[in-house]
Amino acid sequence: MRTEQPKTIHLKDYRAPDYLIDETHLSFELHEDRTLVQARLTMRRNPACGAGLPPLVLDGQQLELLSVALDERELGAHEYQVSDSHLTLQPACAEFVVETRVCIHPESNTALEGLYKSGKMFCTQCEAEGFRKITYYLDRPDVMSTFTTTLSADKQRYPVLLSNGNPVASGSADNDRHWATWEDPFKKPAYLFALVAGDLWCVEDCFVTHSGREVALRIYVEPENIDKCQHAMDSLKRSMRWDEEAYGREYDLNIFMIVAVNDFNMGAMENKGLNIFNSSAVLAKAETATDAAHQRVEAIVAHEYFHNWSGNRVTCRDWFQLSLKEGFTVFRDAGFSADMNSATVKRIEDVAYLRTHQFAEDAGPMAHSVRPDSYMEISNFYTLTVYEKGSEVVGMLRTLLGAEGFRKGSDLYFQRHDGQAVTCDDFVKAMEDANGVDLTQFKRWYGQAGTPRLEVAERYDAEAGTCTLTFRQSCPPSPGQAHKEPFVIPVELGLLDARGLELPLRLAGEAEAGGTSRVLAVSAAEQSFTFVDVPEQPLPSLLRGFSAPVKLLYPYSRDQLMFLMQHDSDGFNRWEAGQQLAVQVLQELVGQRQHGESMALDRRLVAALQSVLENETLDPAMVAEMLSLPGEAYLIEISEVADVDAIHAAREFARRELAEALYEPLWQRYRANRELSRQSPYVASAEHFARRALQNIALSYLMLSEKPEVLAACQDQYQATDNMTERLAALAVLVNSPFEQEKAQALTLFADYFQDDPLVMDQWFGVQAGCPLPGGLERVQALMEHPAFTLKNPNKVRALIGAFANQNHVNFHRADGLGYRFLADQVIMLNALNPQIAARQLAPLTRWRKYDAARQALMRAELERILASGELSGDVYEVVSKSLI
Ligand code: 0A1
Ligand code: ZN
Repeated sequence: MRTEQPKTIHLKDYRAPDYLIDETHLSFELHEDRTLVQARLTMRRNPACGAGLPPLVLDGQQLELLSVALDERELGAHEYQVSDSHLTLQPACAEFVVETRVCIHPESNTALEGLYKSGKMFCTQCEAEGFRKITYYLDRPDVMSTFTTTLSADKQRYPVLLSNGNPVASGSADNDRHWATWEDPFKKPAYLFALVAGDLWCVEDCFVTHSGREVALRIYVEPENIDKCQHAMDSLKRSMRWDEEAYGREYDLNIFMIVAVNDFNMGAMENKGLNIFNSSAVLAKAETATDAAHQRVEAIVAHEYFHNWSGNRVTCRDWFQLSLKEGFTVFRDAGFSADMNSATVKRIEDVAYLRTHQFAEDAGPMAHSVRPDSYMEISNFYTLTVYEKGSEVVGMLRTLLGAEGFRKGSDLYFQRHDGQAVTCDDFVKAMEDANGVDLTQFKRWYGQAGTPRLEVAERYDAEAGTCTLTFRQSCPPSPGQAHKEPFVIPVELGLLDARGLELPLRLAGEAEAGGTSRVLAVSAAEQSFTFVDVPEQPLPSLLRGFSAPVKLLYPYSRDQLMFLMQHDSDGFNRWEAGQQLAVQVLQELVGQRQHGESMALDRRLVAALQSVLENETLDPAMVAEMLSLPGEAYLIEISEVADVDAIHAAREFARRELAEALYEPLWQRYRANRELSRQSPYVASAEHFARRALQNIALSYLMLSEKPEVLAACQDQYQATDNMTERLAALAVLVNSPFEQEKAQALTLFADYFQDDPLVMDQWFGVQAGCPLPGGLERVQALMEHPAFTLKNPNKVRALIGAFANQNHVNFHRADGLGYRFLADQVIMLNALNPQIAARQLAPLTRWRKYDAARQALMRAELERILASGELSGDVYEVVSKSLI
């Protein structure tokens, strides 16, 4: 907490560390009311930094210093200085050993950063700057050291004692205590340190690496969760194999451990050899976790595992380079998920997410580039821009270099920088050197914020048989960046003839045609490409696979979009054409509603979705995706001024019209897939995910009819199922329906049955928080009093407060501003408990520019109230103050 303004840190001020740490020896005495930490650091002057011995400034926060020694001699109080963020002392020679002893209080750490207690267990979260809350250290990622860690604790309460690396010794001690020592031979920055102590059970398995080494795999959980680990274990083994095959990366220690904890700020953390996971990102079994949760577990297990190379073996020089590890690792996990499931569906989900949420971030007050120039609180920069857009940037490199060239670049990157802390420039340099190309202009993607707009115009010259595509790019200003230089934008495209067949592509000047889909690198503000030998007026299919994170503007007519939906050879673009058609139709309805006209749905949307629904050869997951209308959040994002009520009304109107017109084919596909669900036990496979997705979206449409036969089917699905995917979907449609009695009954039954499973209760909170029916705020306020709810658990905050503010647009944006006031009240309370979570929950209020003048004023007033509410954490201060500029 602070009253003075936090400092801004700039990338341009980066300096190499004055001192290095070669060896770190830690010893923890864990107790219920305090923990003692002893650190012995073998240090030396950084040879890269020239002569002289500047003072040694160690980071440390919220530490009670008990003693400090230099080269085995305890220092007197006059020989060092302690402030609330540093310990400073003067080394006498270039190589020395510093030893400190501190006392800390994990038992009262509600920020969940550093060493803390989650339930009965001790655990850590050190990224980005949590290690300084454990001991005095050079807490920066370019200081890499080996670690030897000894932990001691009560034997009964904490039978399991874990840290990074390999276990090397253990034993009993006095007073019913015991200890264990772990050694991590790989040099690492402090943010990758971890320890865990608790009464945990584990599931064990084994993996034999490419070169024949055996690795022990263990997933540790609290005893009641031991039956929910198999899916994560299977995902881990698949990830290990995939990384060997796709990237040539082999695991390097003899043991790999995952620990599930209930209280965790993010999804999971890649600590070397000892990943710590939010329990929601590791536990999954059919009865309690949905298909989406199973897929999330698979993706996050892979993501953290992949960090062993992209993040741990090669780490970041400083936190401005965060996307070096995060963008690359998201790209890697997306490739894995695409290979394990349907690649097109995975791409659709990722693009829909990026366009809805990252584009909004890019247009908001916290907009920053993939490699930010400055920050106040680094925790605020674990963003969609750094992660998801960062992954898109890596994906564009792959598109430009080709799969082989990209692999050569990544091989060179890992080989060249193994054991180092490097920059995004180093990553791009490896790609350049491996391929003999110049990516200077491409690097603007790392430094310029904002979402580029790409306007495309097409001109066909029948006489010459040429088709010219003219691209015009621009990028709106973002905080601190008024003017943008042109990006290199890879545009993958094809040209369709009147029958929907793809034309061979030959650019003017080329000797012969090459393929029917190709990548153009658009690099100027305005640039034209002319295709020759084009026998008829073609229809372009642009930005296939969403080959660049831009807003594409091309004046497609609705008929052309319907044509692309049917004929485009690119699955992603078939879906995209359907989305753009739906956007046009929905925007028309919004306009009618705003002008007080009665709404009338363009029947072409009905026809388009009918043919999708009746197409039995399409992957059911694709059918489900194509039936999903663009979400309200996306419609808000693409509005100039978002009229939340009109958007909701228009979308609901369209859904009802579609449900009515397509009732029969929806029933037919619902029944067929429900029957399949009944016949076989739950399987977490792409094929089964696909048919349950179709089954559930069909049910959600059908329920809009409010017919008794659908209600009966819904209740049957709710009761007679072996899995949470069917049960929760049925509960959600009931909750959103007018069947008050049935809804209340189902909600009560559900809570009674699952009350002891916190992850299931999160889902129960979530479906209610997202319900757009009137009275949403009051329902959420009542749920805050539920015994299963607590502000201290981030998953609960996200499930109730987060779902309400981010998904329940009509209720959150109610005209009297009480939704905003509610969120501000929660942020003020969270600020004192958990600043990272408080700052994240603020995001919806920061988007005030999107709404009408009255709402803008109400939202700003709440931001002002937060700012004036007392001692703000740096996290909340940064977001609020930047939002009010
Ligand atoms: N590196 C982790 C995410 C992570 C980041 C910060 C945390 O605490 C502030 C926790 C986890 C990942 O990308 O998975
Ligand atoms: Zn990550």
